[in-house]
Amino acid sequence: MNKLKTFFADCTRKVDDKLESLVPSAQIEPKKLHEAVRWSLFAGGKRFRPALLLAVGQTFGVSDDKLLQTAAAIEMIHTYSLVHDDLPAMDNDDLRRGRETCHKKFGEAAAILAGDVLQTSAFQAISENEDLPTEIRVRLISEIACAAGTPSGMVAGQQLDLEAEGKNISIEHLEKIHHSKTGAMISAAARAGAIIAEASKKEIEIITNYAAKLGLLFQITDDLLDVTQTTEILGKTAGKDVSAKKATYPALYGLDETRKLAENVYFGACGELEKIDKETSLLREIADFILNREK
Ligand code: GRG
Repeated sequence: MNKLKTFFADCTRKVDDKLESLVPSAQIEPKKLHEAVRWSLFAGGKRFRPALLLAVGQTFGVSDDKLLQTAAAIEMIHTYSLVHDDLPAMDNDDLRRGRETCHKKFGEAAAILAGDVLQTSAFQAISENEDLPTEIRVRLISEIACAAGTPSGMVAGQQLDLEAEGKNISIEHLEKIHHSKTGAMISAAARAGAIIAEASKKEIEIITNYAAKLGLLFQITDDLLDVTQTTEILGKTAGKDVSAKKATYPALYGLDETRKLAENVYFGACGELEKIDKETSLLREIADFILNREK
């Protein structure tokens, strides 16, 4: 296994153990609700956002014990967003993380409530994290709530995305949607690692710029994979953007130009890392992983 694969496998194991300690067992009432939460949470996601948080924290010399509860909380918010995104009123999908979507398996009401549980439990986990000083916990709650909410976070981005379906939108508008829908939570994960490390204002600014480029790269490769990869490998329905008439990078620029754009954004992200006086090879490899990911 190469170094990055080992890093991701290690993160997944540690984050899953932490998640296991934070969500109720399926034997606890209301059992259906807890089963639904677990169905989506332990379905084998990439755990990219928690891995990014751990990588930034490690870069600034913080031990994983201090990082894991926040990393798990961010994964809970991400999973809630996927559960709600799959609902009939939104993207209406049957397949996620290689298995039936939460509402297909447990019904719409349970899926809505499972998303609610994941979101509220995430903030509970951050506020009750005794490994961090209270001040840092409050800062993290604010940071992550802004990234998950509105006016420039994930929920706002989702609304803008729904409104843009079937319309011809400008590249600037497309970027605004991605910046809030996908980029804000990716940035929050990276920034959270730096905040826990008590990095300087300047260092946090550089990490923010790196993460913004990484978030854009993640979205560009997501658009590419939607048209180039199979449903089986993605674990979610491929070709969805085209059938939903979504504005995407391949739709606007074509495949070749989109690949070139992805490379440019990747080099931009790596360029940011050169401004930090730390050993940043792990963060560079993460950008590399996003550029070349297959799912
Ligand atoms: C419903 C409030 C609300 C928000 C939904 C995340 C999201 C916002 C929608 C998902 C739709 C989508 C395809 C977004 C683009 C990129 C993205 C977030 C992909 C899914 O994340 P991955 O690839 O998934 O990290 P895994 O399953 O590996 O965690």
